[in-house]
Amino acid sequence: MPEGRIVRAVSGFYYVRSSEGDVQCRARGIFKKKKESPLVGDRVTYEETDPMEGVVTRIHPRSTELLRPPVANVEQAVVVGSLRQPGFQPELLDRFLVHAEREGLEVLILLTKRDLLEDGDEVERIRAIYAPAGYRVLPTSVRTGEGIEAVKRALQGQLSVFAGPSGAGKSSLLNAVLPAADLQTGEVSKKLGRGRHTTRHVEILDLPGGGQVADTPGFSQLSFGGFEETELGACFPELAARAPDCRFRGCLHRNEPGCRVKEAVEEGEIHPSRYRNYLQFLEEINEQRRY
Ligand SMILES: Nc1nc2c(ncn2[C@@H]2O[C@H](COP(=O)(O)OP(=O)(O)OP(=O)(O)O)[C@@H](O)[C@H]2O)c(=O)[nH]1
Ligand SMILES: [Mg+2]
Ligand SMILES: [Zn+2]
Repeated sequence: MPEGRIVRAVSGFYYVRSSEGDVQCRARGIFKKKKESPLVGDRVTYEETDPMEGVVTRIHPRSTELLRPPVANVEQAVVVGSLRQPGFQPELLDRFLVHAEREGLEVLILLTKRDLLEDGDEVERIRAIYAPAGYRVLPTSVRTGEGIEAVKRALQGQLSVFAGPSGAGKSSLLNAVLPAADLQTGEVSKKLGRGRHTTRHVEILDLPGGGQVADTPGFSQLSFGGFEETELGACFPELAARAPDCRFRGCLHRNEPGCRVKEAVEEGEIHPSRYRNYLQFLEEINEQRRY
């Protein structure tokens, strides 16, 4: 039976890319019973029922899985955050980074709308938060073209997902990288300073030089359902690197004596904003467990 990758999912239909084009498939009923559902990015086996129509019969094992945005088998997470309109949201970014790290994804942080800043101070401030974690931070603008070539290079040869809040400029950036994509973009609401949820579905685009990228709907919330307190530290690379030097194994880097992480925060090696968010997420995970 033929195989392919789901590149789009819209109201119960899964579009499986084949050499002929995208085959419109339904999912076999058994998935629902097993509470499984196909995700964009899944490699699947399908049965062709009519020309260019079919039924997904098997979902192949996933190498990675994100639930927000919902996408399987991506290798790189491109986190997109705007510098202005809406303003940069480090907490939401850190939430997403935790999920990306848990799946073992490569990470690239894109700062959009660089043209709306007078100088580079803010970009440097943000770099100072994320460089100690080993993340690359790239300022971009679709107005001036800044950073677009670098984004193209970063997307080569792998499956990436663009993730970030509504209005950050994900679809605009993808249009700059791949004009043929012709994705819909939407003005940010002046009154609310937020995007209008223009992109409604996850969609994988093929890049000319090889590689694929998924555009996704923006999100504004991300929680840690299913997380254990003890696994959070591993999702902050700059904390994880120091954890082996903490006095106690399983140190949660809260108030334990001999905590190397706390020391690193005090010495300015770990940015306070990252540590603050770590503690807050830890608290959230703790609260979930109590209910
Ligand atoms: N000044 C400026 N505006 C930009 C830039 N990139 C995007 N925008 C504007 O930001 C708004 C939102 O862009 P979209 O690409 O629709 O944002 P999105 O992240 O795809 O949003 P959702 O699909 O809702 O998740 C649009 O009005 C864009 O024109 C940029 O580099 N500079
Ligand atoms: Mg969009
Ligand atoms: Zn510690």
